[in-house]
Amino acid sequence: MALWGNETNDTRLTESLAAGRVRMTGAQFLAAFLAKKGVSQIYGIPGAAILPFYDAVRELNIESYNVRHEQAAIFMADGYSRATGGVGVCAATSGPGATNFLTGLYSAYSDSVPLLALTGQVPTSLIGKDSFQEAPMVEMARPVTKAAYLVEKTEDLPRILKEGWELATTGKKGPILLDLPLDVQKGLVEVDWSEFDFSQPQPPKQEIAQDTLNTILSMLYEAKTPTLLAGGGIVQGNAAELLRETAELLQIPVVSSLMGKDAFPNDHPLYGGLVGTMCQTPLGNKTILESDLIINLGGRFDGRGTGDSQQFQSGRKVIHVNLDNKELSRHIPTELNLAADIRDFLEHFLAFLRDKGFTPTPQARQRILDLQEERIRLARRTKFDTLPLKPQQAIAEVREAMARDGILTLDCGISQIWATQLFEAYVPRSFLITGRAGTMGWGLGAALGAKLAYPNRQVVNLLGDASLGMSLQELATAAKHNIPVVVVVLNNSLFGLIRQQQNLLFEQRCISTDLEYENHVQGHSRGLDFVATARGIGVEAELIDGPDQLQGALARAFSQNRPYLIEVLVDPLAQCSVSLDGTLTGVLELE
Ligand SMILES: Cc1ncc(C[n+]2csc(CCOP(=O)(O)OP(=O)(O)O)c2C)c(N)n1
Ligand SMILES: [Mg+2]
Repeated sequence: MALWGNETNDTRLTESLAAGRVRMTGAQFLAAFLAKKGVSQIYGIPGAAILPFYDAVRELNIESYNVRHEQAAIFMADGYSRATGGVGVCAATSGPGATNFLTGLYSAYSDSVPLLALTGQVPTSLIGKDSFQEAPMVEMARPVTKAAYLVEKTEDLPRILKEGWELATTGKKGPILLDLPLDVQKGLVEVDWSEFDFSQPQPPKQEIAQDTLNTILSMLYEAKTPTLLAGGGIVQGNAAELLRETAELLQIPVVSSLMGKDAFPNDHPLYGGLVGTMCQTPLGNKTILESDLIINLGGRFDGRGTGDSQQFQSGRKVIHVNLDNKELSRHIPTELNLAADIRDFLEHFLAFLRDKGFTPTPQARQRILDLQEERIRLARRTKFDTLPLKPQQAIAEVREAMARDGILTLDCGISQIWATQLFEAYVPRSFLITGRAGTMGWGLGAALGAKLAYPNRQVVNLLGDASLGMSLQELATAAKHNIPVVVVVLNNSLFGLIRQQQNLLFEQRCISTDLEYENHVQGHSRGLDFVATARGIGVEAELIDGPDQLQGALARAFSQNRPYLIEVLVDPLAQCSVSLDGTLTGVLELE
């Protein structure tokens, strides 16, 4: 078999999908496996070392979306997975194509997002010989994947794919990498489809001990101000509805961590806000600090969420439910730990409460009434009559223009921090953000993946100018494949969040955080002209530089069946509210 030579193909793949025992190439098996798993689209850039796989994809009913940088392909897979709960699939060639996946793997791994990354590799006979476009992908990817496999023989593919898919999608989820040497893709394998079960593996339901439920209930009875803290596990575990039922029965406020923001409708009377040092609301921090019992459901007690751990712990008891045993008592000491699937736990807990005829006390009901007043009193300002627009105002207007089930994707920066604080999420999987990684350049790819998953829902990537600078070329992906996402770029011509830190923490000693320059061609000093660039790419675009323009632009954007970019000039002096001393009480209110 030629290593890099002409390819012949004598197997009709579509026919062999239905057959029982068939011989096919590794690449054909891989494509067929994905099709049988219901994968209908892949994102990537072909290159010599992954061409057999692409050739097999061509034969099947799998849509292939090419991008302009591999990083966007893995961000698309990530966005698809986060929006649907399914598995996004992306492909790249060996060497630099494959290494361009690393930030994407890290971003997905950090938030336990399942996806499948396929990378070509040089033929097995050339591995370890410093060959052209050979990179030790598995070694590089291992710390940022749930599992990374170098497939050394074609006959290993069925076992590895089955195992990898199961690992990605069960327990604490995560990205999987398959590194596929060229000869392994081209080699033959005999498969008996009747031996495969393509249904999604369902782990056995977990029983929750009555003793544990009794202990939780008595702690709830003892507490005066108990609070539920919703973590990302609620969203990942598809348990948002159960959380709502539980909270409504208990009449207990629900606050959320960043990753749990869309676990509970942010306008629900029981919603107590977002807790944290950066991504937070005054109501969220107040609610948690006033509580004497915290029940963390599917969260990690991440340090950016809890702030100073002494302050967070003092005077309150903690119950922690998390699928991952390792997270329990890791950051915050607890009274009760429970390693459990969050759905299983809430199903048992709810049935238990109903069985006991639980009714909330009048004091509990009064606390919820007080919460409504506090929500209004502590709401941050979003209306200003100054120009350039404040990011807060632009974000509020974007929310107003979007449907309840619209999907927002974010990058990193002042605009992202404000969005976590101000943009209300109502539906699980509608507020997409790289919580732990904070990846600039992520949101446009993620939006493209989410839009491909839900063509009938509005999908907006809201981001800063520097973040768009890291993904700008993917407007061409949106245009080429006509994926009608709306990009709202809040342009302050700054690495704004970093500039804010230089101002506040380095006594205004600023270096390397400004992005403006004299744009001699466009005739302004903002530097990069996003509107002109988008139009050059073939994406309709508008500039917002005055009052009362944004609503109209958003309406136009949503009424098109094409991608659309709105560049909003925002106040470069605007800052976002953050805690500088690392405590929940130390949040500086800034505008
Ligand atoms: C890939 C990556 N590089 C660097 C950073 C560090 N960083 C965080 S925010 C930020 C500035 C973001 O600027 P912009 O997107 O314009 O948003 P703004 O803060 O101005 O609203 C930088 C450089 C990061 N989060 N991700
Ligand atoms: Mg900026």
